[in-house]
Formats: sequence, C-alpha cells, structure tokens
Amino acid sequence: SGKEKWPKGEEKVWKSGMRSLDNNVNSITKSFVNHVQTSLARQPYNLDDLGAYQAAALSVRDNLLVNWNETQLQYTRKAPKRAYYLSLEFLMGRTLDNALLNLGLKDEYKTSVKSLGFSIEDILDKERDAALGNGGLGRLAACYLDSSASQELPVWGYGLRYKYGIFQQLISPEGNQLEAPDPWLEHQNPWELPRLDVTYGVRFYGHADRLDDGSGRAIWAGGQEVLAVAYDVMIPGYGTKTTNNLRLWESKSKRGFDLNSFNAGNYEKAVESSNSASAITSVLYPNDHTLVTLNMFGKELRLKQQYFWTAASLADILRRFKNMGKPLTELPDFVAIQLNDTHPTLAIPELMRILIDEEDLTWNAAWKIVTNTFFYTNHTVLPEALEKWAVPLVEHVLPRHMQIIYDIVILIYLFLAVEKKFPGDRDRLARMSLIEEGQPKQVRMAHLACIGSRKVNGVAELHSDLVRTTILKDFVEFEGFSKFGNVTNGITPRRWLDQCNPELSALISKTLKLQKGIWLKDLYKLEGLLKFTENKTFRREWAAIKQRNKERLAHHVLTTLGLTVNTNAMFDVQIKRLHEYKRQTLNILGVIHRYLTLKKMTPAERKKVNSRVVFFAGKAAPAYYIAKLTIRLIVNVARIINDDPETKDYLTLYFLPDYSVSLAEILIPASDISQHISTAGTEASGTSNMKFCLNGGLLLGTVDGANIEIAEEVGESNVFFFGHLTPAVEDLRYQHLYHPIPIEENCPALAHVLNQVSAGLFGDGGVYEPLLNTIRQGDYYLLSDDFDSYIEALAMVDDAYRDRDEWIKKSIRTTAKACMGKFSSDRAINEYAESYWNIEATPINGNK
Ligand code: B1N
Repeated sequence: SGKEKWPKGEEKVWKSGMRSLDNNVNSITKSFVNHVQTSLARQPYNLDDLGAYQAAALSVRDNLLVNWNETQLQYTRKAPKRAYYLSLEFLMGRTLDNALLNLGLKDEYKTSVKSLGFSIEDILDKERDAALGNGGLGRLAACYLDSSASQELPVWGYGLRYKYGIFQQLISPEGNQLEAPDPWLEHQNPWELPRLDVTYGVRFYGHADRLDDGSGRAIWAGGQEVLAVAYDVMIPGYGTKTTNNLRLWESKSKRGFDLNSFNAGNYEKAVESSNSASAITSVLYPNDHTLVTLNMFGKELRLKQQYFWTAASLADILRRFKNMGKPLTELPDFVAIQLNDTHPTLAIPELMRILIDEEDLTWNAAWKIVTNTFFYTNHTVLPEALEKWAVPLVEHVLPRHMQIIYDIVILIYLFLAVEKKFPGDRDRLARMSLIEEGQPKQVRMAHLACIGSRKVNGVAELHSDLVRTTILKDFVEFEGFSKFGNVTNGITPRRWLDQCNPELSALISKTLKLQKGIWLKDLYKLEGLLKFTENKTFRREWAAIKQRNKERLAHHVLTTLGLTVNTNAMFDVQIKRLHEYKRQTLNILGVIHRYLTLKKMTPAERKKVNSRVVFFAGKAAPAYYIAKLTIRLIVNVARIINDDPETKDYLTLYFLPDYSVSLAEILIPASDISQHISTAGTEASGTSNMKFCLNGGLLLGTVDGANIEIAEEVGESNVFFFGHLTPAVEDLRYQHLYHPIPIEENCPALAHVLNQVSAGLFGDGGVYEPLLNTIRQGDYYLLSDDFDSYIEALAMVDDAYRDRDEWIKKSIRTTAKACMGKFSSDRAINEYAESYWNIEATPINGNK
C-alpha cells in the first residue's frame, strides 16, 4: 500500500521524540527513576515498596501504551471484523507480573529494580487485585482477553468500572463471614487510562411514544440522563505486539449538580442527582447464581447497571463502525458481539431501538442485523440463576425497550412461526414466550438472548447438552440444532502455570528443551513430558517443586494467619464460591466423618493413616444464609480438630479468608488433590479444575461439567470420580420429596455425622440446624445419596497417595495429558473466533 502522508509537522522530528522500544536494563532504569521523580514526585529517601511498585507499573504502562496505540491504529487502517466481549465481570487479579511476562521484560525489570535497591517479588506483592468479578464467569472473561491478544485477535472487552470490587471477606470470632468494602481504586490505578473525552449519554425512565405513521418507530424522551465515561485498560498479548483494549464505563451526572437547588441553599438536593448517577457504577453485585435476594431498590439499580453498560458499549461500537463509512446492513460483517451470560441481553432491544428509531430502518431489516450480530453464552442451568425482570420495572426504567420486547413476542409468535410450525400448541407458546405469566409478569432474559442471537453456546459438553435438552429445548426444536453449540472453557497457561508456578515452568522448559515462549503458546507440546514419567530424576524434581509450593503456601498461612501447617501431609483443596450446589457441606461433613473415625482408632492404627490437610476458601453471597452457615461450620470444626492432640498429626483443616485470584495463585500449585464435587448436572464447567491439573494436582470430583472432559483427556485412572450421574438426579430428587426415606436408613454414616454436629461437638448445635435440615429434608443437592461413594473415593485417594512414586507419575500425566492443549483458553478463543465470530488474526507489525 502507498505510503501515507505524515499528518503533522516533520516526521523525523516526531520519530526522534517517540519512546524507544529497545528496552534494556539501562533504559528501564531511566524510565523508572524518571517516574519516581516526575510522576510520583518522590525521592530515593522516601521511596517504599509501594512507591517502587507504582514507578515500575508506570514505566511498564508506557510500553503498553505504545503498543496499544499502534494496535488501535492498525485495526483502524486494516478494518478487520472485530469481536466485542460484553461482560459485567472481569476478574483480572494483578497486572504487573502478567504485563512483564507478556512483554518479555521480566528479567530486565528484575535486574533494574535490584540495582535500585528493591526486590521484584516485594514490588509485585504490593499490587492490589482488580477484583471486578464474583468467580468463574468473570475470571473466564479475563482469560479470554489474555488469549485474544496472544492470538492477535481483534477483540475488545466492555465492562463497568466499579468503584468497589467484590467485597473483602473477614471471619468473625464466632466463624461468621463479615463483608467489608474493597476500595481498590484508593491508590491511583496505573493500568487504566481515563478517556474523559469518550462519553455517551444514557437515558432512563421518561416516556416512549409510538409514532402513528405505521413505521413502528417511537420517540423516547424525558427521564434521567446519565453520562458514561470510558476508562481503557491495556491487554497485552503474550509475545506479540498486539495490545487490545478493555473499556470500562464509569457513570457520572450529566449536569454536575442542580444549580437551582444549590442557589436556594439546598445543597443535599443539589447533589442528589449527581449521587444517583454515580451510584450506577459504584459497586459490583456480589450475588452469583442468585438474584432473588435483591430488594426492590437493589433490583432497579442492577437493571440500570445492565442498561447503562450495554447502551454505552453499543453506542461506542456503532460510532467506530460508522467511521468506516459502511451501511448498517453490513454491521454483522464487521462486528460480532458476545453476550457473556444474559447480563447484557438488553443490548438486543437497544440495538433494535437505535436501528428503528434513530436510523430509520424497518423492523425486519433491523431484526436481521441484530440476529446476525449477537452471540450468547449460557453459564448456568440452575433455575434460580436464570435472569428475569419484572415487566413493571422494565416498563418504568426502560419504557421503549419494553415496547420492543413486546414487539419481538408478537413477531416471533404470530408472524414468524411458532404458531405455523406447531399449530395449536398453546403450552409450547407459553413455555417459549419472552414473558412469563404471573404477579408480576416477568421478562425471561435467556429466551430473549437466545432468540436475538446468531448462535448460542454452553461452556462444557455436558452443560451444552443440558442447555439443548432442558432450558432451551423448545428453541432447539423451533430454530434447529445447528444454532446451539458448545465451547468448552479454558484457562490461560501464562497466569495459571508460568506466573503462579515459575519453578514448574522452568522444569518443563528444561525437560522439553523448549523455550517457554514456544510451549506457552502451544500447550499440546506438554505431551512431550509423558515419556519422562519413567525418569527418576525428573520425578524427583517434579516432587520437590510440589513440596516447595506447599511450603510457600504454609509460609503464607503462617504470615497471614499465624498458623503452622504440616507440609508433610497431603494437601487437599476446595476453593470456589460457597454454594449449596458446589457442596462444600459434603466436604466438611466428610472431614468430620474422618475425624470421628480417627478418634475411634488406637494410636497404632492411626499411625497408618495418611495425613491430610484440608484447605477451604471462598466467599458466600452476603444474603445467602445457608452458605454462610457452612463457613461457620468449617471454621468451628477447624477449631476443634486442629487442637485435638490425638488426631492433629493426621487431620487438620483451614478456612483461608478472602479468597482471590492472588490467593488462588498460591493455593493451586500447592495442591495434591482438589475437590470439584457439585451435584451432577449443576456445575456448568468449572475452570479451577483445569488450573489444578495444569499444576500437577489430581482431581476428586463428580461426573459433572468439565471434569468429564478432563478425565477423557487424562484417562480415568488419574482422576477420582464418585457419585450419581446426571440422569439419576431428577429421580432422586423426586424420591426425596414424595417418598422420603429417613436419613438414618438412607445413609447411616451421614446421619451419625449430622447427629454429632447437632449434639454440639463443634459448639452450639442449634446454630447449624437450618443447614443440617437442608439435608434431612428434601436434600435437593443429594448429599445423602452421594456420601458413601464420596467417602469411598477419599479412601481411594489415600491408597493412591501411599504409593508416592505412582502418585507423582499420575501428577506428571495430569499436567502432560489432561490439562494441556484442550483446556488452554487459546484453544477456546480460537473456537469462538472461527466457529462463531468469523474473525481472523490481525498481526500488528512494527518493531517489537
Ligand atoms: O461460569 C463459569 C463456569 O465454569 C461455572 O461452572 C459457572 O458456575 C459460572 C450470575 C453467574 N455461571 N453463572 C454464573 C455469575 C454471576 C451472576 O450474577 C451467574 N457464573 C457461572 C464460567 O463459564
């Protein structure tokens, strides 16, 4: 292509002033010192580790910005089709270490800060997590951004810039979870770039008046207008120049404060509207899988969050598209929008509104564009997690969107077809409707997301099957099978192997005789480790690294909680959000069972027992009473058991407070066995299971989610499975409800454990009655049905662990086979790119 004209001044002069990208220790040191002096206005005399972190971060950020700029420029010039990942959550964790790794500057920075009197580890440790997510769904979004940039794919993320991330978890002396705010932006955040000039107005409330010209158009006016301001977060690819963007919106008042009230001396009223505007992005909702606990006010704010974010994102996407000068009918050729669960589903009626009311397209033309632009990923089939919005609320907050949703109902059900395809099938019509009858009527967001999207997918094979055969069955019959696919989740091996387990990463590189730059981008290469399972030296090194990771975790527990952990024991880990379906309760009751068994043994018998340390971590939604009781039980069981001189050499347990991405990075590499024990058919995928495998930890799990596919890869002999299978679950639940068998008969071992808890072995038993009763009555998550096989599986784990050499082999095989290629988010994101979005890698050339 012809050389473009230099836009301003002399090219030579401009270029001489541009930041050099030949990063060497000298230039890094210069830039670091420069930031200390001029960005932070500090001196070597008073520069602490936090200041050093900030200086290092600012200097790394300069690099990212140069690449970011170049990437965006080339995207604009090359105009490839782009994909946008709309997610209400991005659980990013820390950034500095990842940025250094991806830029390939870790060693240089290490040397540089050392010569300035700092240790890189201490500096890295000063960073706060960006915890803008609840769990797997948000962390998946973060892994996908890393992989998109690493695969040179033109993908942007869109989310909200919450002032407060997921709450900080404290544990009270009684063992209760307490929540404290997470003011993560307290110190300035070097990883974001405020774009105070990129703003959009977003309307709420008001009234929508249809025009009576037969066009279907309406005018929406009045109400409240809030301003969305963009903050850009740079997303570097591993070993590429590509630096993509995560654009987060902050809400603020359009007008500042109300001058009339201000002049009248009513200052409170004057700032009221400004407060209500900024409230929209003030806090991340901490309820994963349950929205029912929100009160009216909470619900309205959450709805406003969702609309605010989708409206700003769409406006931004459309503005970028329009700059290309193409007609809107070509939008699907240049834009793919991925809806991460139903949270951004309002984007569907919002795009309809823009195309019809503002762009003057016909309904049919607009619908065609919409249904070729959006893609919807479902992340759960739990009924309580399926989003529904009360019709009166939507009517109040978004009157025009409610009209459009009703129009879609009519379009689909009368003109388009259900009635034609299944004449007279009124039940089917009711089941499929976007509106659920009741007091009040509710909008079913999953149906809207499905009907408005080009394709729908689940996140693991079993889960995608369940989506097709349960919640969206009627839609499969209506629209055909091919619209409904599967993309099994993945994880980024950069963070979840190289960063969190540097020693293992180094051993792999050494053994495979490959630079990590090669295998970290092609995890299938890990298969080359298989033949080393028979190599004794290699096994010894492998085991020694696991041991040092256990000691690293023990050190962390000692310095944060003041507790000493037995590192000679097997480390058994369950870390995830607290939820009944994830069955942490099964785990803790299993621990109690083990304790009671140990107590009955003679000292000589006990000596033969495999020592075990059980770790729990995870947050409970603040209003989820039963989940909080489970935490309380865990903490109080720990208190008794860890203090029992007869058993404590054989069994101890710890609840580590305030689970986070950073804590996961310490826990996962230290695990011998981890537990993924959801009732079959309830965990859509799970992603920590993949992380444990990649770090040589074995799995104890149910036949659920991605566990199944992991076992397929690694071979069932390397995974410990137990429990009933998905098809049995419904029948068992039915039995519990209509033909209940007393738990003493159904599962005596479990009944005994429950009775001991009731009897006060771990403090006032009455406290736990509501939790125990969920099992005694109804037992919706089937603990009593799976308990015996769970205990058996634990015994098999013990047996296997006794043959340490064989265990290490299993551990190596797990890393090499199970969790290598298939579970890399690089594989997953490429599937989305090829089979869904139809986008291509767009390499960013230049001097990297
Ligand atoms: O999404 C993960 C999966 O690996 C997990 O199995 C799945 O449980 C998780 C409402 C959710 N599903 N649904 C949510 C989060 C927040 C919220 O407000 C629902 N999270 C999942 C990644 O696919």
